[in-house]
Amino acid sequence: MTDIILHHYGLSPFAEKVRIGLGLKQAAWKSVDIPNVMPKPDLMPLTGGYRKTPVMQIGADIYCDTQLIMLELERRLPSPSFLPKSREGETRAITMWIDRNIFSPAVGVVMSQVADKFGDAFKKDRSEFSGRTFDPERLRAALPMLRDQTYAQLSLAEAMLADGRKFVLGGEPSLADCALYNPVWFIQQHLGAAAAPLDRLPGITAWSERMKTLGEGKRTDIKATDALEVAKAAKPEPTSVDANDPSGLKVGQKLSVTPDDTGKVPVTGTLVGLTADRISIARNDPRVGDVVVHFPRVGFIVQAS
Ligand SMILES: N[C@@H](CCC(=O)N[C@@H](CS)C(=O)NCC(=O)O)C(=O)O
Repeated sequence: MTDIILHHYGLSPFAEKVRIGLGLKQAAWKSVDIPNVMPKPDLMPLTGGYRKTPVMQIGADIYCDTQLIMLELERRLPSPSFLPKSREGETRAITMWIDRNIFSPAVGVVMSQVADKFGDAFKKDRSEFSGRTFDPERLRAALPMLRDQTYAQLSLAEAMLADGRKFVLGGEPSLADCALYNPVWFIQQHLGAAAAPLDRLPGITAWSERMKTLGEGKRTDIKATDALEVAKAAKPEPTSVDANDPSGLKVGQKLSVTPDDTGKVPVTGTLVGLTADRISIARNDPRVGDVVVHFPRVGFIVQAS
């Protein structure tokens, strides 16, 4: 298989969801360190504008958003699996609940306590990214509410672990554990292993120790420019468009695909792949030649361009 290349930075919690998944699968992968703010000049030729972290590249195929990155990892590295047989829907639904409901207040708990450390470039970038002014004072005032919300959401995971199971869905770690590790790890990295609200969640704190032992697989650092060369030398994998898709989208149509929440930068291209889980568009950039950029369907707005 062509190498897995993850474009990410160390303190990105969504990247940690993928890194721990690579650990679970004991995968070998290449790592490209990217900036944590725009501009990201060596990432844009690959994604066509998608700016979030992380992005996975395999040859000339570019996977955006951890929802899809994790599905693609499971498809390419099926063993050990992180989608338990006949429980795929429920595993992915729990993952979606975690990504969309716990991440934001948990990041708020951290940011409200470290906001002063960030310079103007970061504040400006995150204001543009979220569509809301990054204001340390407002964040500090919101800390009690953010901590309450994080506690209330994490309590549901604590309840799942309360019967003594080792992982969220049972005896083995799954995609849901990788997702839950993202906000828990982020709080621990910045504020300490049992920082509030983890101090009231002993099941999750003990579970996080088990998760840590999964590691991150076998990582090799490469330069961003090497990753661009890899894309240029490769051909995208074949894809197909489901003619029965309810959207009625047709192969060859010109489209834009845009995240519905943050970092709402449209990526434009030609439709080459469509399933219930993913939409794939072909584009060309002088630095990488022909690439296909893949997005999940959930959380992405598709418009004819
Ligand atoms: N839904 C996205 C969320 C990704 C996300 O929000 N990542 C954060 C970092 S953890 C980000 O992109 N921050 C701005 C940046 O890195 O430029 C996913 O699952 O990949």
